[in-house]
Amino acid sequence: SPSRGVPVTAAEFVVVANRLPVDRIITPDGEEIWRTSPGGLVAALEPMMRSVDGAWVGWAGQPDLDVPPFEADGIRLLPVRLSAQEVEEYYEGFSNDTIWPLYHDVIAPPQYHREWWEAYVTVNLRFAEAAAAAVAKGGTVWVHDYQLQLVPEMVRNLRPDITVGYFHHIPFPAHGLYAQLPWRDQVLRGLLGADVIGFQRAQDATNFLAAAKRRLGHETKATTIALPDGRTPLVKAFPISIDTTPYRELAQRPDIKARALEIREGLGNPKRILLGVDRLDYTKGIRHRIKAYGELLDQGRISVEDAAFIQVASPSRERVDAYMHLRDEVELAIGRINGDHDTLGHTAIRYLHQGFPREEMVAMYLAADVMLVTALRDGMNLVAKEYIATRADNRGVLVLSEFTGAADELRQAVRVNPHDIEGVKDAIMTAIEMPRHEQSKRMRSLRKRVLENDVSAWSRSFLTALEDAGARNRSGAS
Ligand code: GDG
Repeated sequence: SPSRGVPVTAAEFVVVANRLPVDRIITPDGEEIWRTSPGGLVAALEPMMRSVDGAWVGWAGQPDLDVPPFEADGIRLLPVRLSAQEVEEYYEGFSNDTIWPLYHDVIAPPQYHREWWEAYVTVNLRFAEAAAAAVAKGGTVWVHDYQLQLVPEMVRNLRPDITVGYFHHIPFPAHGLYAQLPWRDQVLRGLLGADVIGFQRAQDATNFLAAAKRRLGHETKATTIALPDGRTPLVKAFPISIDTTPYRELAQRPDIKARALEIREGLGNPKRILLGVDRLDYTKGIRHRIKAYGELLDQGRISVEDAAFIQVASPSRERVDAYMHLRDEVELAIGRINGDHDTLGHTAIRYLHQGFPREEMVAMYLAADVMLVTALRDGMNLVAKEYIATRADNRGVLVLSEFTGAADELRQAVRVNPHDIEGVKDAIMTAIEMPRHEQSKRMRSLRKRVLENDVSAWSRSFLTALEDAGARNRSGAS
């Protein structure tokens, strides 16, 4: 359990992310405990944070809560306070209702509100100040994601002696869309405060370089930008991955293998189980997948006795309007399909609007003959990689949208354009009918890719590039 009141001394390496890597839990007897969240980012950075005296700046996840700095599992945590109004305007508003839809190709219409922008600036400055106060002389700050795009410039202004990295977990849109943002130039300048600006896909890096050139008139040269102050930030793709170890280990556990069989049994032993696992988000293409599946049932190309589709839709951003609408649409569509096709013994779509422990997720991955990832736009998509990591038997088929970052790497998946419903239907049938030797050939190559390029390889390659770029910019900057 965490020790409280740790004195704040300078850290060589500071991670800045919207959320701390812990969740606050109140036990039944009213005691406060912090549980490390099982995210890949923590796993990737944990060894680094321990070895070099690291700290993590982030929000504890609850509004109006003052938490003093503390230590959990050997990581020094520096909580940033957000008021309830800031959560509404900076987080739910500007981050999740302006930037998120704009950067995902305006699948939902972005909302532009000046008060949201002001809150975003205020909160970004608070994160930057916390990082600037924590980092040692000549140290490194690594900023994460779209909630904090102004932090690189802000922290550099406060601490010109340090190296600053930024990694963007979601797509960066084409200029024609990006140009909608009323604060487009401010956001570009914010990001350009970093020595390395990392993206998921090569296309994201290209889009950013084009925006910096067109909007701010900076010279770009292959993967670097020449700034008036003499710095030359590196702009490059560093495709993120997962910590494969826990997935491989859980997949070998006899109780979890048994649970996978029990899941199959519970669905009435269908010949094929299909699985979708997503946050309930409009970028994930859940509606498209359901529509395609419903038509296959209507046309009699599959039956509820032969196939069962499990859709896990974990609750997400439930106070944002677009997410409430999406939930209604998904639940209406599934209700209709099940009403038309269920029997007393079989269900067409088993819909679970719940979050599950990782053990149960792995049991579902093992039970699934076909994994459906049909995102309309997705930075990477880790679910696809998690599924692959669990399939030590080299069986199972991944159906993967072309519009995910993962599609750039996972070439042996069955690729789909989720907008093409006939194409999705054909891909589902191809996956359901794929012979074992073909499954195994593809899965072997997918596994090689994922196991070799895990999240620690990702963080190593980013941090190596950051070290080089930091040194170059310190010597070159005027
Ligand atoms: C963003 C980008 C990028 C989901 N439901 C449960 C659960 N999950 C876990 C999955 C996976 C993670 O959440 C979701 O990661 P994704 O990559 O699929 O998608 P986003 O949440 O949108 O993540 C994305 C990522 O950042 C990293 O850079 O890949 O493109 O959008 O790990 O397994 N985990 C558990 N129970 C659930 O119910 N335990």
